[in-house]
Amino acid sequence: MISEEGIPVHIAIIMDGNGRWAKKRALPRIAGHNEGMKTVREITRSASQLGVKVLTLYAFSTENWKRPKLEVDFLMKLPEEFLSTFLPELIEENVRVEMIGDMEQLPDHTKKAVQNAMNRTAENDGLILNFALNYGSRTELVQAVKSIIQDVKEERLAEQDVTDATISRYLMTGHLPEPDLLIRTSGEHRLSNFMLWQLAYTEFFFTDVLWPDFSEKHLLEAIASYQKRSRRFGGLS
Ligand code: V07
Repeated sequence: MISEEGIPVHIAIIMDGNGRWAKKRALPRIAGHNEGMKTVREITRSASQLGVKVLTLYAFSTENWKRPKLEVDFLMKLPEEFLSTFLPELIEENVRVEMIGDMEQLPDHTKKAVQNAMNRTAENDGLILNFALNYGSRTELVQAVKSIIQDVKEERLAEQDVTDATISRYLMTGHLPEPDLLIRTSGEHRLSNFMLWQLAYTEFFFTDVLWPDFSEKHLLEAIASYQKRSRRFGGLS
């Protein structure tokens, strides 16, 4: 059972196991990605209903470009595919679509679809559905450091005012609270260059469930586990 009080404000998810899901069924990897997209819809709806404020989903990492070209091409069509089906529903549910990652390197058709979704949901004030797309945490940190140096050089920022809060602000998540709960599916226990700075105090929940099989039931399990732990932490402070 979960309590309505301690709902994590920001949940981040590494959606792993789509390829494995397909392999188990002797299907091509892309079938797993397709199925994983349906899970994105279900989990977004659940998170929104639970009153989660931010849901960050790791959809494509900077390392994923190394995959076979056909798979990359397919993945780059998923944002359009997802939005052509679900954008009306997201608008209806007052969800705001955002993204972190380098948008510049995305194919034009992908960029257009994501930009259109962000524009059309910019005024929504419900759940922020934040896609990490062509995202890598170390690159994000390098960009932040460069921007800080530039702002110090050009005297918009004083060197003595550079604190850990400054670094947080210069990241792509600068306007968002840090994740309270990180979920990684499919039995892997690594961060894989995902939100390294932002996860410093985050509770981690690992499950062997493959992303296409992940359902609201599993989300509630993760939140219940988080609530148990954050209550204990609360009792000590
Ligand atoms: C992708 C489905 C989920 C499992 C993980 C890999 C495959 C939704 C999106 C998406 C991205 C941006 C956006 C709207 C939807 C997506 C990629 C892969 C690259 F604005 N699912 N999904 N993008 N997968």
